[in-house]
Amino acid sequence: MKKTAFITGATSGIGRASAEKLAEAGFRIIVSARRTDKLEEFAGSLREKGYEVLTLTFDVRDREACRKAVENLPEDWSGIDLLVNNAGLALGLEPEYEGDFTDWDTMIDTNIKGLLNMTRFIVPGMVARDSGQVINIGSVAGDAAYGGGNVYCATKAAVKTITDGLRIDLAHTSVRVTNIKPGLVETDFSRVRFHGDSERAENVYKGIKPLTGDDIADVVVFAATAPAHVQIAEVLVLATHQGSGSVICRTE
Ligand code: NDP
Ligand code: 8X3
Repeated sequence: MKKTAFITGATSGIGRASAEKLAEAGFRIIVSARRTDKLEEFAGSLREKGYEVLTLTFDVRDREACRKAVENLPEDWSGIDLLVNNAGLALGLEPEYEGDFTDWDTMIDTNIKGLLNMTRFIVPGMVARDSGQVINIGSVAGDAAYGGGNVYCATKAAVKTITDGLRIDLAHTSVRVTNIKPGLVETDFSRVRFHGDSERAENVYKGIKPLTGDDIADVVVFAATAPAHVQIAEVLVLATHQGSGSVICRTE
């Protein structure tokens, strides 16, 4: 029987790449996000390759929608072996004293509360089966604040603490908990951060070879396929010319 992975934020970037690589690694895949058209197009491309895929459109900020998505899974998809809490975003790069309240609420509700919603609804099943894994996508941004990062960095610091807390609370079980912390990854992340300003987004990756979604997906698969007694607790993945969240050496 194949293992089942549930990936949030699978219409783009790291989530999409992780879903594809997990399918290649032998998982059945539940992919979720808000944009149905993108989700269905992605699922179709995976099915053409012979992979088993289920799509679920919902917003991780909507707690009842998360509950229904998990509770209404078809019987043969309901035993989730791997949850990849990937859905997330940054909005804005303003100094904290000029930040946008709506952007702050969206980041906190998505990156922290959305991740907690999914964890709360899926992990009890793992505990009951004494088997499973949660992989949270944190960030180097959670290690230390950088200019303009303020609230986004705080959400990823929260992901680090929430992941550590879950690992401690599950240490008496066989459920594993992982925090993968990428640095600069070229995805839709910066386009979303700058509210659709593609030129500003492209500048983020100028002069440095950034990571790709596939690079992070490889780490997701490594953690997910490690032997059962091996818990990859935390991984920081940076581009070679990135020293930290705020040290980026643009050499190209
Ligand atoms: P993308 O913008 O490419 O992908 C983000 C994904 O999250 C999309 O599939 C989007 O789908 C989904 N999403 C956003 N908000 C919600 C929501 N409220 N409910 C459900 N799904 C949602 O960015 P990345 O792939 O780069 O980001 C993925 C994760 O990686 C995020 O948590 C991000 O913070 C983190 N990260 C990214 C880094 C980078 O440099 N790119 C570095 C470190 C961490 P849809 O719009 O269809 O809902
Ligand atoms: C995304 C990486 O450094 O742009 O979490 O915040 S960074």
